[in-house]
Amino acid sequence: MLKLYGTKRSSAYRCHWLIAELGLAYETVSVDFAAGENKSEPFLKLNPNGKIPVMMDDDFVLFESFAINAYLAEKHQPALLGSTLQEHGLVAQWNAWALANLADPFMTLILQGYRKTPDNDDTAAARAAIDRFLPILDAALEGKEYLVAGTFTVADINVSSTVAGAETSGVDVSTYANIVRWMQGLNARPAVLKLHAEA
Ligand SMILES: N[C@@H](CCC(=O)N[C@@H](CS)C(=O)NCC(=O)O)C(=O)O
Repeated sequence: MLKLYGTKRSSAYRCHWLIAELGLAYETVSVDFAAGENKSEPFLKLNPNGKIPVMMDDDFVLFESFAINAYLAEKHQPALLGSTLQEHGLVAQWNAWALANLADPFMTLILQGYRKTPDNDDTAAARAAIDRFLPILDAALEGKEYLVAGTFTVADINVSSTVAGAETSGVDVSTYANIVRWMQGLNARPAVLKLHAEA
């Protein structure tokens, strides 16, 4: 049985989304941070970093959401990773790009938002990184429905779910017309609508 630790209101969202696209049966295990469950001995055996998401496919354990999505796509629908060598390269490129350039800045802003006294330097650095890299994504999406090869891939899931951090971190993306159009299209996918309709 496939198990995913972490609810859809977390970094696990992109894995829930892919699983919904694939139509797989699975169990969600919520991890109570307030109770320290992510630092508990049994959880640290699954992910020594103490972070969600973690996936268990029978006995096989995997952490890091992008790796989980690569594994599940490879296992169930490899075309979601691209259909040619070049498309594989481009999917990997956009995945790495989002992780290297946007994931931390958005996470920084989200976490600073919870603090009584946000660190202004950290916030400014995160905003500067977002301002530097979102125009690159917007330009790459000019005239395109999807990031790679005119078709929906895991890169669309991984990159857009990273940019979705804007909603909870107070970043205004409305000036990026191509990003807005791309994300609206992705959010209208049946798998996403189904995911949002579920409790
Ligand atoms: N790069 C990781 C990031 C995971 C991550 O930051 N998860 C957060 C929740 S959204 C977490 O578990 N934080 C707990 C902690 O940092 O102690 C991934 O994509 O899986």
